[in-house]
Amino acid sequence: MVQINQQARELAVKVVYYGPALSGKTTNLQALHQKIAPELRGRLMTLDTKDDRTLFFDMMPVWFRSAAGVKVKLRLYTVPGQVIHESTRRIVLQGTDAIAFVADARRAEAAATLAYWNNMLRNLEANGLDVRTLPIVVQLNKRDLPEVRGDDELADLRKVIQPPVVPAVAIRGEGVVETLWTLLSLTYRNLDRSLGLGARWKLDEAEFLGRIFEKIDLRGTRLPEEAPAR
Ligand SMILES: Nc1nc2c(ncn2[C@@H]2O[C@H](COP(=O)(O)OP(=O)(O)O)[C@@H](O)[C@H]2O)c(=O)[nH]1
Ligand SMILES: [Mg+2]
Repeated sequence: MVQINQQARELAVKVVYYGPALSGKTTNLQALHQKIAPELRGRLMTLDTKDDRTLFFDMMPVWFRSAAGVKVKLRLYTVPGQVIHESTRRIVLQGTDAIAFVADARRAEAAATLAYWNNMLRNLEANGLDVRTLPIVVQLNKRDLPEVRGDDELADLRKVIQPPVVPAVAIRGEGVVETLWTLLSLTYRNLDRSLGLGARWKLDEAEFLGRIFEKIDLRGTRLPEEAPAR
C-alpha cells in the first residue's frame, strides 16, 4: 500500500477523493490548495474539461519532514465520476491509503450516491484493498442546498462499514479541512499499526497531523476534539 523508502526515510501516502460526477471532489482540492501555505503545497494539477468535469484526475502533493528526519509526501487525487470512466477510477484507486468519499447531500442524489458507494467498495476489493481496514470518511457535501440529508440519514451507506461522516459546503471551504483531518487521523493509525510509524519511525500522530495542519489556514475550521469513531 503505502510507498516507503526505508533508506531515504520517506513515506508516500496516497489519498483519493472518490464519488459521483459533480459531487464536489475538485472543489475540495481547490479549497485545500487555497488554504495551504505556498511553501508546503505543490501545484494543483487539474485536468477538468470545458464542461467542468474531471477527465482524468486532479493531483496535489503536500510534504513535510518530521523532527526525526522522516519525509512524508502526501498525494491527494480525485477520480472522474462519470460512469464511462470506470477503468480510470480503478487505476487511480490502485495502492490508495485512504479515501474521502464526497457525496452530494441532496435527497435527489441519494440513489446515485449509493450506487457509487457500492461501486467503490467493489473497485476497492478488485484492487485487493480491504474496505474494513482502509481509512474511509464520507463527506456530506452541498449542505447549503435545500432538501439535503443529515448525517443520521445515511443508513444506506453504512451497511458494510460505518465510516465517520463530515458535513461540508466545499464551495465555501467549509468542512474541507475537517474531512482531511478526520481521514488523516484514521490513516495515521492504520499506518502505525502496519508499519510502526511511532515505534520505528519516531513519528507520532500529533506530529503527523500537526506538521500538515500547521501550514493550513484554519480560520473558520472546527477540528474534531475527539478521535473519529471507527
Ligand atoms: N451549492 C454548492 N455547490 C457546490 C458545492 N461544492 C461543489 N459545488 C459545485 O458543484 C459542481 C461540481 O463540482 P466539482 O468539484 O467540479 O465536482 P467533481 O465532479 O466531483 O469534481 C461545481 O459547479 C461546483 O461549484 C457546495 O458545497 N455547494
Ligand atoms: Mg472533478
